[in-house]
Amino acid sequence: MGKTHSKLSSEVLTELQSSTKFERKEIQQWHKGFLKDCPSGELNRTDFKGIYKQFFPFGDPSRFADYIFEVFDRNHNGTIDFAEFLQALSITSRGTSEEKLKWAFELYDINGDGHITKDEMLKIVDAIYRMVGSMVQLPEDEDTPEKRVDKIFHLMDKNSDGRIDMAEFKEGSHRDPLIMQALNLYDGLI
Ligand SMILES: [Ca+2]
Ligand SMILES: [Ca+2]
Ligand SMILES: [Ca+2]
Repeated sequence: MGKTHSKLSSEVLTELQSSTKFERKEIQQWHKGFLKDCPSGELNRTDFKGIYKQFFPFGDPSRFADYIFEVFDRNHNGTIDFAEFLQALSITSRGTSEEKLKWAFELYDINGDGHITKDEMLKIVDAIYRMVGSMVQLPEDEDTPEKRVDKIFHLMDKNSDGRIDMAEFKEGSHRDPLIMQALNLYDGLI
């Protein structure tokens, strides 16, 4: 994108239009807003955590923001540029349920090997619990991250090999509205 970030070129607009579910006008509006919050055109980890902190002033969202950052930062260069931001926004707000599930799977599958281990899920669930803090009243059988993860694995890990693959995740999430709730959590955020 070069040094000038103030306006999107026609080529970039066309490219973003084809890679997201947004119209040109919407892309331009988002771009304006993005530059307002982030004049350099690249969102770093600290900025990103700051945004989450605004939404969750009573909890500690920094760990969760860290994991979300990894999914946004597709090329893993340590910053989120506008294209990466828009792509994530497109999936979380207008994606099909299939696309949203894939996105959530990537979040949970921290090392990206195609399987969610108990340890990986525990890290994400723990980060969510820290973030929402006391804002949410949880039922007794999932009032700790460990209990919640055990419950999810009991439901989703059909072949009991201690990890959840994409097919198990997809199937399980249709039956567990709580997993979809976790997805809706990101919907509300961005
Ligand atoms: Ca990046
Ligand atoms: Ca993994
Ligand atoms: Ca399994």
